[in-house]
Amino acid sequence: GANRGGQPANLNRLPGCLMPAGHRTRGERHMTYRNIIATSALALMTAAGAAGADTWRYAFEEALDEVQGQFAQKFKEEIEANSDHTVQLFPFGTLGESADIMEQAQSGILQFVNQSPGFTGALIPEAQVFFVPYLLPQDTDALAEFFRNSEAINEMFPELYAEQGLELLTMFPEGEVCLTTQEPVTEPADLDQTKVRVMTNPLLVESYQAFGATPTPLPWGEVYGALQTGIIQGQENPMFFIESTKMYEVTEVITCMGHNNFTTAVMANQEFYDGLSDEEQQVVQDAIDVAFNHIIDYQKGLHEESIEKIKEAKPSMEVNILTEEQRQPFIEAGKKVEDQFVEMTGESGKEILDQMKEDLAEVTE
Ligand code: 6CS
Repeated sequence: GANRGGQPANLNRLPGCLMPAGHRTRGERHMTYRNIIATSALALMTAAGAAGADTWRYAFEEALDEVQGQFAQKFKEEIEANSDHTVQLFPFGTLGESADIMEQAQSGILQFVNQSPGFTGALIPEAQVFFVPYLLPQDTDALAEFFRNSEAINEMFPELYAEQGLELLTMFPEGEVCLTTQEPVTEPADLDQTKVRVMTNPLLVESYQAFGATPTPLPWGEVYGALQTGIIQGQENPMFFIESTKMYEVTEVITCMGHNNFTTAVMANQEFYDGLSDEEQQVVQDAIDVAFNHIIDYQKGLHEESIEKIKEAKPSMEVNILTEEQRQPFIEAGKKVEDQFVEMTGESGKEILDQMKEDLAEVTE
């Protein structure tokens, strides 16, 4: 079947307007005298705050019709309705893997990037806090409330992203993470000898080790093929993504054990953002708020609808929601992972973890 993840050819579709990091940027080679005058005039106009209609480039890790794509489309719509600027969207595969788009955003080739903490762990170790098992609730209203008001999310994380040249604009949930495998999983022993693909995140590796599996970190583009060829036997993702990327074609069983909810983050290149006028920054913030609300609405019922679509496409697909009792050994195993997070990140990690717990208590009480 056709699937995004299994099409490495996508990676070659590098739009002509962009070149890989480290290469010459557009126009540098063919600068003519006329161009120089036009460019300087434009720069002056922009500096003077007049008619600076720019194209802002925004890359994300999913397709246009997936959650990150829905967010990006709403953001683009808002920016274009409220400013002279245009937003050019780059879905997964058009500019490379998640790690590539992050590099491009840090170097200023991209103005905006959506990268999930699952891939940000090496850059910002504290972002691994989102992989402490059973930390986040599955109640979607409580989660939305948490992301809107959390001090850890809205005040502490922006400082850590800023150290990497990134203006953190928002974090949002993408749904409960479930595991897909070839064989049923009801207890950690069932994961023995099972290679489970995880995002490239050290703490997520620790989690699956604690759960009894053999974790295998891979970029997203390699997952479908690796399942197909048996290099790995499982992977985890939110239900909408299991459906849209046809993970059910290459695995037989879905297991939901409530261990996590997928978190993602949208940021801007900091130099670019700092160079915007106050009004423009406000337009960006407002667009982010509108897109956030849109994405929370958009996801209502999405988990259940996705299960139905999967069952329609493949009636033999098993979907198991583990009972409270079955979850206990996974919860127990997960406690060690929280300690490992603190070991990995020290004082600043501990502060974020404690603040997150406080923020979460406020929305789950
Ligand atoms: O598993 C992954 O790598 C991907 N999962 C989701 C839900 N979004 C993007 C990410 O690359």
